[in-house]
Amino acid sequence: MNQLTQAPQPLVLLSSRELEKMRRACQLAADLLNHLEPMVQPGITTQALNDEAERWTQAHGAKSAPLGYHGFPKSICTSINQVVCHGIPSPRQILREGDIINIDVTPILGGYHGDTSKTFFVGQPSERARRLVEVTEECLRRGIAAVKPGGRVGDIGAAIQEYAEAQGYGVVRDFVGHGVGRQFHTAPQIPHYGQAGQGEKLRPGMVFTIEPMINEGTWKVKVLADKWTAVTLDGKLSAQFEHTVAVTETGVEILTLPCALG
Ligand code: EYL
Ligand code: CO
Repeated sequence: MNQLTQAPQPLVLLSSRELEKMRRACQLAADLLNHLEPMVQPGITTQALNDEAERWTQAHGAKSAPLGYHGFPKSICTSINQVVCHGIPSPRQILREGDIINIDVTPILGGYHGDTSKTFFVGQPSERARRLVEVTEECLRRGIAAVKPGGRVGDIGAAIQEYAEAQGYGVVRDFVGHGVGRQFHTAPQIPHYGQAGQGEKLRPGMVFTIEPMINEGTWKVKVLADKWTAVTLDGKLSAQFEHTVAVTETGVEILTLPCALG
């Protein structure tokens, strides 16, 4: 499924009480990524990462949103190297030295979804991989910095696209950030490309993901025969980072920041 062709879900503004529940779900999501990070080593299977994510999520009183979502078969997405997003964990898929892997988690806690992802290095990265991953994380940072009440959705994509393309990279068009809360996906869509000053106005209480997928080569992607796995059309590397953020009265709050105290 292409997110851009999804039936629109209404945009929801969260009250401060609802936002507090969203903070808890998002903190759990960030903690889950932290928990999985030391497992990212050569020799481990993506199924083992999936199974530990599912176990840990249940142990914390939460549910894995991706499992069964539009029929998705696993609890997390694991997207290696040229896989752009929605990679499916498998017992036959073993991490190798030099791989990059995005792990995308979305636990549901107290009825709210916390959605975050990060690209990890397996062992020592190539210089190529390191630069792509660093630029992608900076794209997310710049996208978040563009969020403020009274701003526009297009400000986010413009900030990301300008930086990524100046670095010689392609910005994936087919998958976008999304409103999130009691539902996994609501309006607005958050493209990671576009024009400043265009699109929906940002208002306090809006909660959405920013999740740029940045490609080494062409921005074009294709979905494999398994109907889920999206890969780069040219087979080159792709990286992604994702946070769930809230628009506040004064700016932006990153809800899925890892807690410094663990
Ligand atoms: C399920 C549904 C096509 C996820 C996210 C799992 C995959 C491919 C249809 C977004 C959309 C995770 O984590 C996500 N965004 O940050 N669909 C997702 N699926 C799926
Ligand atoms: Co996600």
